[in-house]
Amino acid sequence: MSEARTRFTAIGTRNSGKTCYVVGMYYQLITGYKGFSLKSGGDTVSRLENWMDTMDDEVGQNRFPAATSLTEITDYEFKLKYALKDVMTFNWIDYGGSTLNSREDNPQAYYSLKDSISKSATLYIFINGDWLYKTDRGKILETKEDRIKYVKRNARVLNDYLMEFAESHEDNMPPFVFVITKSDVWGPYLEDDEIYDIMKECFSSVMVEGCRAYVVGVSLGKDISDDDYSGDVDPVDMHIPFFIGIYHQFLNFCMYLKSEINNETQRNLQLIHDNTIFIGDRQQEIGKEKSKKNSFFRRLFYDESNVNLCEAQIRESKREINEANNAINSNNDLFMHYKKLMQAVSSQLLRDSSRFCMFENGVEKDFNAEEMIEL
Ligand SMILES: Nc1nc2c(ncn2[C@@H]2O[C@H](COP(=O)(O)OP(=O)(O)OP(=O)(O)O)[C@@H](O)[C@H]2O)c(=O)[nH]1
Ligand SMILES: [Mg+2]
Repeated sequence: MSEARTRFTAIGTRNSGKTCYVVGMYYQLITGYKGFSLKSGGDTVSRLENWMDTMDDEVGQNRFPAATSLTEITDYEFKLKYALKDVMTFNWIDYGGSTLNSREDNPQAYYSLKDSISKSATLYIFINGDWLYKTDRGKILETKEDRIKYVKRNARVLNDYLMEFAESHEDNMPPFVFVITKSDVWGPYLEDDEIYDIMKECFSSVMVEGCRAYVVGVSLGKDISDDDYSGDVDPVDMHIPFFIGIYHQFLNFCMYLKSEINNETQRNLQLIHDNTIFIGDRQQEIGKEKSKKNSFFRRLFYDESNVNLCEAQIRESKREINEANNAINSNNDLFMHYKKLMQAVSSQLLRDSSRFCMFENGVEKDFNAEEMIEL
């Protein structure tokens, strides 16, 4: 039983904050968060480290990564650790927002994005936080209706991709995670929980029976935009979208392990049962063979090699029983290991549950990790 590599894809229009999110999440998790930490692998480490330094040291717009070009598809490999031990390797794929409309200009990038979506365990949909309070021309969106209209208009291009994800995962629909960036700037304009109403209205196609969607607001820092973007980097809630993805991944893996383990345990129990009966049979045979020695006439027919054969068969059966018991125990240990990790992630999400919203079958709820009861 081996764990498949996990892939998360981030989609969003240009300037929505996808690349800053990867940097901010890494910034928040590299030094460890509630026992979890992230480590990047491959040649993306130095890129992330440079961006973190630039965000800390520079001011103004130059402190942020440049826009991601159409051909620049970055596959960030991260190792997730818990209590300093490797837990899981996953890939986070970051596309430039222009890829969403590139079917004609750059079919290669476009189809690579589509392929990545179909292979993703979770789809992250980035919503540019600016859309929640002002237009591209800087006009302030005064009412909730204005904001809904503006988000709907700008997010139209994303709907195709949501449908694509839903179609490619029809049998077992993973969650959609809506990440609303730049909460430092839109937060003051919105009523409490208004963001959830807006998202429900704008993405009604996935707020339906059979779908799970999450909505999380994130920011690089509550003061980041102060004095022409010279505020400190201090990521807000950037771990939440990522923890949601890994919670679902662990959950899937535990469900899979549970059904595999049940099947394997059934096979092993049958094997133990058959071998136990066989051992009983062989012991009887030995008894029968040895009883010949007590009879004057049958003594001549006593066959030592038959006793030796039965004893060898008993040893072999006992070895098989041992092996089957070990397999049952080690599968249970593996399951408990992942269940413990999932509990650590879900406990953190439960603690943070007032900071994000979950829509299950279109109904808004607090995250409750209810599905873990099945395990
Ligand atoms: N106030 C504020 N601005 C942010 C935050 N995150 C990103 N930004 C701004 O948003 C801009 C775009 O962020 P990117 O991460 O480059 O956006 P992207 O989605 O990767 O854009 P493309 O690569 O063009 O698709 C940054 O240059 C910042 O100006 C945030 O948390 N708060
Ligand atoms: Mg980018």
